[in-house]
Amino acid sequence: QVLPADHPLQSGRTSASPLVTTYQGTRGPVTPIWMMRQAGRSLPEYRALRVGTDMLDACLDPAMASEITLQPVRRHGVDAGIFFSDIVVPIKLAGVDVSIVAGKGPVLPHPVRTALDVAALPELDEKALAPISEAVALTVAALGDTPLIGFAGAPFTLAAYLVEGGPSKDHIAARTMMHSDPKTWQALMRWTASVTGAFLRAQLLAGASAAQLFDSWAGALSLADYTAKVAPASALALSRVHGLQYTAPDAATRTVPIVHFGVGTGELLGAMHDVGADVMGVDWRIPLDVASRRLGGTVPLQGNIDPAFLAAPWPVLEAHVLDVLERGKAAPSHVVNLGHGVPPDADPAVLTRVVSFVHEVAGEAAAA
Ligand code: 1CP
Repeated sequence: QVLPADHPLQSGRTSASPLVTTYQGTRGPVTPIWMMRQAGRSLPEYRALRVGTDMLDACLDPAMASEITLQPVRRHGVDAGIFFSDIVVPIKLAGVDVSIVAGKGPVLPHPVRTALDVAALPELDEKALAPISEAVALTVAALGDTPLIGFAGAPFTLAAYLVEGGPSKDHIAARTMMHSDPKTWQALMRWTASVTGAFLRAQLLAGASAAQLFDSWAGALSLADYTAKVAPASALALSRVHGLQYTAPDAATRTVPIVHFGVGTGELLGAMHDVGADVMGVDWRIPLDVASRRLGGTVPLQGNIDPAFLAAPWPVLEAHVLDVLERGKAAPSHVVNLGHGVPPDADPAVLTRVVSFVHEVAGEAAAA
């Protein structure tokens, strides 16, 4: 399917941007940078706007979601916005009882544990995604030439919340269902793939220029379990967006770039790439040159400043950022990011300084 004519990739507004071209494997004069969780509690303007509004209500208020998405782009000069929402939003829009508890995360009062629970999961009526499409359209209009990244949770990470009923350390209830009741597990994976795929597709059709699939908790899985019991569902979710095409400035037909990210997933990099990702997001645990080798040196990478360095003295942080940039040269191309989200107590001034530093270093290297 071809993206609409006024889509930022199709109209040419973002198709030659540093983010999009770097995701497609080309190194340009600018090394792009954005940060996971760049919107949110680290920003005083976010905390001020959110006073009195529940997290999921904020996600479903198009004007508010759009404004929150734009805040870090204005403040830090990052090379992309990431749509302000949450991975559980499509579950909520399907009609499942879920809330986001401040300081904790998604909580489901009725965890999904049995075949009957799974059979009772409501289908997502795609009309329910209207507030998402509207928020994306507003955001993209305000972003101009800066691309918006759409995102969704991968089926396993969503299932980890659905089965556990909330955040957990080892996701043991979800992993137990996978082995003790494989049929129910498969049905749950199909349901999550369907709702999350629809959520991602809506964002791309409404104007997002790239997509990131978050399988944040897949690092809890063995490679064998990931490959057999999870990867097919992630591939199914991505199949909803794979065919979205546009005509690039060089007249080539291209597809929307897809990034796949997980935490502690160094052993799964190849398998996660194989579900249909163009770019692999890497956490802080493995250096980018090692990650690139594991992927055969052919896959663009995103990452992986250790968030723990953000509170270190600047010379320590600067040396770490330079190391990340250096190791990133092992990959065909590199978008700088953190190895996981911005910590809520991060100093926004430090984040801005990291963004300018990455832009400057790359600019100097290009001039040399
Ligand atoms: O700036 C951005 O990155 C955009 C906003 C964004 C994204 C991409 C939010 C807002 N959530 C997410 C994705 C998300 N949500 C993921 C994948 C990314 C990751 O690994 O961090 C996950 C695992 C969630 C689930 C979730 N939602 C958690 C984690 C809980 C756990 O298990 O440890 C939390 C704390 C939330 C709430 C949430 N989502 C977003 C914000 C700003 C907040 C905090 C809201 C609040 O405290 O009121």
